[in-house]
Amino acid sequence: MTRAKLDPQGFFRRIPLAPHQTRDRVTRTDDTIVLCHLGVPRLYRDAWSLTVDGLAAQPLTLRFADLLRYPKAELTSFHQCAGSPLQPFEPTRRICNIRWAGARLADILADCRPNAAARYVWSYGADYGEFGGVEVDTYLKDIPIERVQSDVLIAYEMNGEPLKPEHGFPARLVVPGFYGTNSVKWLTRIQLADSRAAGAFTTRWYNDPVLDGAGHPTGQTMPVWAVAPESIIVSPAPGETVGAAAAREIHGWAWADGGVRAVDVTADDGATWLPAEIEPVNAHQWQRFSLRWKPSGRGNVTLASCAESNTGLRQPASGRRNAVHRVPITIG
Ligand SMILES: Nc1nc2c(c(=O)[nH]1)N[C@H]1C(S)=C(S)[C@@H](COP(=O)(O)O)O[C@H]1N2
Ligand SMILES: [Mo]
Repeated sequence: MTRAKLDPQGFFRRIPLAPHQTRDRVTRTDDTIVLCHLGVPRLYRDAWSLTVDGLAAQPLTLRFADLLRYPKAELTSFHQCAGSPLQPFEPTRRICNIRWAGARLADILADCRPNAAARYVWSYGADYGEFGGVEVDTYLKDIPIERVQSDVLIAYEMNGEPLKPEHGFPARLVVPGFYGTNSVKWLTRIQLADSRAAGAFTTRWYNDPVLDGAGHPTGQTMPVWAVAPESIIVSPAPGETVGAAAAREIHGWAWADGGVRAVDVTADDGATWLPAEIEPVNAHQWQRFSLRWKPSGRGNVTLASCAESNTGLRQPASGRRNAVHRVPITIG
């Protein structure tokens, strides 16, 4: 297969918004994160095709027009970059909330008649090149096949418009609830397999070391799939001075694979945690939390928020990508 032209070539990213700037419920396309490990392949919609093969009785090749024949599914989901795979424990809070539309992967797989031995869905991107000193001929990721039923899309629209080149034009995977790294852009091939994919992006990177209670590596690793509970404070903004006299609102966003059931906020380094109100879970979207807070005293204070997922996981204080968000402010 001839390789697509990459423009730009090599690692490329955009992180337009800091947490306190994520004011819109649905992030405008220009404000969304962009993360490309190898560059941006320039693909032509009418020359594009997607092969679906591997452990399936009926392998398929779909042109873009064939993709449009599947029922169009729409959903809104948070979209989070896990951060650099070279620094897996570093919090980066690269998060947005996006409206997607496309074909359901479940509908396409049904037409391929997967073999019972298929356990993973591998996805290949049209990008290639060097990342972290390793040369790859495709961006290859995998997800467990059970996940496909839960709204995984082959998306061709983002926020009501065709995908922009840097977001995967003409079609990409979207795995709501999983870290962005799994949502393969410039999708060219889907392969059903009985094992995890063997490429650098599923073996060398995006496998977190599992630590024991004392924080020491156990030697085991865990794929960077489901998004761990996380929250960001949007307001007040870092460095803001808030009036000492009046109560004010603290608000932000919280999210996790499967949703968040509680958010607590502290203004005294965790000595007391105040429960916030939180919107009910709405599929895979981020949830707004808020609380009325009456500052006490004057001077510098650090606000921090901690989310708890529906499965009972809580954000750690530090040392993980989903560590609590801290916002220094002044009460004046
Ligand atoms: N083919 C391909 N898909 C990819 C990537 C990539 O480098 N190549 N980057 C992944 C990562 S790490 C993230 S966070 C998301 C970012 O998607 P976006 O740029 O559309 O926001 O795409 C994922 N899909
Ligand atoms: Mo990412």
